[in-house]
Amino acid sequence: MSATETGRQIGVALKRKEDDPLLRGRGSFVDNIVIPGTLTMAVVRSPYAHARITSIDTAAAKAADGVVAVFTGAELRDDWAAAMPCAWPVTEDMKSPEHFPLAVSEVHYQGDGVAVVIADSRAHAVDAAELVDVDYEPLDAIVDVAAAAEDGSMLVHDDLGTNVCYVWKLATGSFDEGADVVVKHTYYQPPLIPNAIEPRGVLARPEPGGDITLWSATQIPHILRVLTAACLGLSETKVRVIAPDVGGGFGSKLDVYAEEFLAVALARRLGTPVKWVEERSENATATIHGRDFVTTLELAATKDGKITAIRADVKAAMGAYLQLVTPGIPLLGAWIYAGPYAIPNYDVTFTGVFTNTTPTDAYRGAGRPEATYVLERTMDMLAKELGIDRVELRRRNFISEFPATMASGLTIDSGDYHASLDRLLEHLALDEIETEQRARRERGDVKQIGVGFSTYNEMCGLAPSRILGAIRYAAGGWEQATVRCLPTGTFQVVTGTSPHGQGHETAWSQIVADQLGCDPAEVEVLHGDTSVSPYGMDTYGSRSLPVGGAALWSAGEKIIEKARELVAHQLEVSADDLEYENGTFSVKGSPDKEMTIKGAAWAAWTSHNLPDGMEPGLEATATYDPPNFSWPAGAHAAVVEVDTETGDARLIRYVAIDDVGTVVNPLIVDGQVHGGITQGISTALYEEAIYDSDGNLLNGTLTSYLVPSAAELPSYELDRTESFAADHPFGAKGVGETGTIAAAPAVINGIIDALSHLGVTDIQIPATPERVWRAIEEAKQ
Ligand code: MCN
Repeated sequence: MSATETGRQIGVALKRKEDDPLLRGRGSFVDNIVIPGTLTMAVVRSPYAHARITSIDTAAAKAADGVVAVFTGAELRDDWAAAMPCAWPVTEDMKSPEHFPLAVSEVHYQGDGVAVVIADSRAHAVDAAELVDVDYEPLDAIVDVAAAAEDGSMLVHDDLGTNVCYVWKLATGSFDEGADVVVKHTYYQPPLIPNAIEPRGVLARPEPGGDITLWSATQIPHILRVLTAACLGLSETKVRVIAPDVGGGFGSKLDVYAEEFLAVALARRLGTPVKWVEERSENATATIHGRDFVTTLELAATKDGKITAIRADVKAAMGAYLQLVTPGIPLLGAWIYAGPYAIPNYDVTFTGVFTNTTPTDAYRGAGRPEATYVLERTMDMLAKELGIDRVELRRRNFISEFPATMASGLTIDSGDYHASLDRLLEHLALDEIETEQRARRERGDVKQIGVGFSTYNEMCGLAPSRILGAIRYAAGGWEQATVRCLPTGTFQVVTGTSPHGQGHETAWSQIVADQLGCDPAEVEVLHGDTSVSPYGMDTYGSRSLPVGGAALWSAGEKIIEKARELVAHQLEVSADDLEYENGTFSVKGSPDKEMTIKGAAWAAWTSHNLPDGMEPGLEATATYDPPNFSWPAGAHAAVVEVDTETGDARLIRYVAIDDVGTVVNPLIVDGQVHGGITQGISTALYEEAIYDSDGNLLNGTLTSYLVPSAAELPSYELDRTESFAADHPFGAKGVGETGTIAAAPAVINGIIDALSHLGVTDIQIPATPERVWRAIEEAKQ
């Protein structure tokens, strides 16, 4: 029986209700919002990665056509009640450089803002920005994260006296130096440039009475409101933040940016709306980057393949400044360096390092792809060293009983890692691939094939507030939802999550429809406006369903309980005599006596006949603080074809089995997995922000920074196993980052497998044709 036949709406592959206007070009993104009298802001950015500002002459810019005002960092310095916020001081003694929306005396990365121009049009603002004459005294720059971490390195911020932002350690056992086998390898995961389909955009409008409305292409309207108020010295009640349609973010819009504060400050100074929309090339330096990690990973194991210890030494680039959660990003992987494997001794050390590059911060997976990449690559190396089949090695080490407390200290509520791997092998038909591989090797074909595996788990949902507090994150991890049963039999949801492509309007409608027995089309979902949903923690870390969906479910339960009292009163029976199913209360033993939730909503609205003391209306708000992280897991495999003459590596197949617990909407989940895998494959094959040694970004355009399209990718083969999330009210786990976490090591393991008979054992990501070709040539020597 299908979910719809049973009245269930959770589990139905409903098409996304939010897509129609978007597909018809009727979305309302920041740049579509036109308010008469709006002025445009352009930011003057440093061409140097490190330089002293010796003077700024704004006279020519001020005299240019259409220019209303020009301000330097020094001139705006008093507008800021506090510096740009970093909400995650991971250690007590963490070093944090001074960071204001515009640099005042020194710039620290290429793209650092030094002045703003306000004009009557974008063209005038951009043209005048070029007339701002900034005199720089260039200084040496450092971009290499490992070199920057060394004592005596050139300093990014002289006043800090070091490039080391922090050292953070988690050790629950000692590394087994004398183990039968120890495998050790160092990996570099380069910086990545998030490229959301809509770049960032901001519009600030001053309102009567000193209020301000800020529209921003952000993932975090609620957090942005709090921090805008704090950093501009305003009362929170004076600030309204609206995230209208937002064209993706992938973590990069989980941030509070200089341009947001600048637009607000200038709108207040000038008394007129101010808009700024990022240029695509500006996005390459002014929006945060992801990754930029150097990691040495060691695994110790017995001869029969039981892993006894893991040790990781991670050097993570912070970039030039700390953005909202920059220092915490590496730590988001800190508990899962052992992945889905039961490894009793755990020892990880993280060093956050300043470099003269764009600040890093959250990018899809944030900390967890970095961990999974080095682990899954090293698992293959260990298998080779031990002479044990790589799939078998994974099986021998899987955590197999749940709940499972890992050596890193966290407890996984549920999972079945063997089931995902079994399902993967069913789909893969490994024998056939290996037969084909052997045949190609025997024939000496130019194009060789390989298959790479990646079995992963991840912690998402971010997270119980208690734990966030313990690891010094400044905000809570709860989420809030309100459900209103309107008198005419429709429903309204107010959610604190802030979707920007994830389809919450559809999924949230399904959850309410499932619980309250209506059609999902009868549910309206309101989000992304702090005056409509004043409380929320927004969308990131695949938290929206694990946390926001659970808050919604709790609100629905409160509705059912209130309606039960009301219906019992109206039907003149005891509440205990009522059965509830699919939106209808019926009296046990008298099924003809019944009343629906919709009927209860009408009765609650008219209030003609309520139990004594009951408030009119049928509405409930719930705030949910998760008891645990969410623990999705899975097994992925990439079948790769490598041209041994050109080094070109292409995916032939990609098979993904994910376990995200109960699925609310399979279509949305497949879409999330598709997008996630694509970003992981892209990390493996295409993407890398390349800096020269002076800190110049060499590939800051989409002609040189490669973002794949469907043409480069195969059709993915997706399936799921399902282990009910014990710590979630309806068993769901997050999905938004799974694909990105799993995919990169599967692809690289596949390339290595294709070339292993030629002696290739490692390859730097992204595995460009040149790198693959060089690896083949070097292996010949
Ligand atoms: N879902 C479901 N059943 C599950 C799990 C999830 O039906 N068991 C649905 C949810 O209802 C939701 C979607 O899948 O509609 C994603 O849910 P979730 O895993 O909770 O992730 P979030 O909604 O919190 O989204 C954040 C996540 C992250 S961290 C990044 S990065 C990312 C991603 O989502 N950025 C995206 N997916 C993105 N998709 C788009 N289009 N654009 C981005 O910027």
